[in-house]
Amino acid sequence: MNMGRSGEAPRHKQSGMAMLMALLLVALASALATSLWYGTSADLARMNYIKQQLQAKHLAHGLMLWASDVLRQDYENDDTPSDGAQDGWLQGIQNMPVESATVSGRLTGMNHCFNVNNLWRDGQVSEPHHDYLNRLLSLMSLDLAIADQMIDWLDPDQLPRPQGAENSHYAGRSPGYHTASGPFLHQNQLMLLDAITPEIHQSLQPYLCVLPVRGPATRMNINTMPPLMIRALHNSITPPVANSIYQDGQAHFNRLNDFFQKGEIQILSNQTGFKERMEQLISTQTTHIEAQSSVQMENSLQISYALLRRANDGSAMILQRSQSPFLVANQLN
Ligand SMILES: [Ca+2]
Ligand SMILES: [Ca+2]
Repeated sequence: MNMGRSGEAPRHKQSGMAMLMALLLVALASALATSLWYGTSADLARMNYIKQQLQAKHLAHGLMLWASDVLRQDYENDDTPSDGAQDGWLQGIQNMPVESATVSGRLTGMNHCFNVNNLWRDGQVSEPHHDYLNRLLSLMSLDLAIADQMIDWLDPDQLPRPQGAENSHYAGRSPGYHTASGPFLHQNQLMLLDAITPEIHQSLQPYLCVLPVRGPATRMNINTMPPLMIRALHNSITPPVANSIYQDGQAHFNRLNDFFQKGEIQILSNQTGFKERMEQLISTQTTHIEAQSSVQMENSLQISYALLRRANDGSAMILQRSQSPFLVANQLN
């Protein structure tokens, strides 16, 4: 949702808040029932702990439903469903007091980064994604072996690529381990690759992410990509051009065609195959989102995370839950 459409964000928030409050009432009713059930137990401390756990779980569930509602309305109220780094839904809920807890919810878009699982598509290397990653690594003066080793991790064979590494290589480690012959499941798994030292992993963290791919490849959102990643789209995109697209984090192309028509990009757009290749890599939407819910209670702070995917109508479904973040958030924005 474009924040330039003033007046819409409060309406979203009000509706989301109404739903959240309704859910909180359910949570409190449930906690009351829990109290009655455990009222006969002698172990009051244990009873209290379990009650808090249940309450926190219900509150976290309520925050996820709130997130889903806010995201759906964002699309419903937009003529052209596109997302930027200034969208209202990124504001979240901060420290909202409820009966016996304080709850916070935060949503973080995950389409500013390159999804390494896109490197292997439909039983073969995806050349547009491989080329993109090689350009990004070159811009960062990093070894292109990183891309080969990622592909070997993903591909089902045991034939190492020119600078790659398969099971036989990692078997020599102590302790030894195997490649996945399938998608990466978490960003930290990248550190298992021979070419990725802790220092390199840290430098890559803002630019790479691990998202599940079912169906078409995930696409990066041109509105939220940092300048270095915009440069990696094509060798002809210079730092000034990348900065003019980035617009200090204020970019908001409604459609990819608006991007193709932007001054410096227009010349490239006339080249054969440029638009088709870009359409495989980028879009103007944020489809994957990390939701963080924090529930502060008397004696405990419970933080949980969910990875959400938005459908074409803006509604969100939970792909994964975790007690640790999916993304090292807010390094760039
Ligand atoms: Ca392999
Ligand atoms: Ca291989």
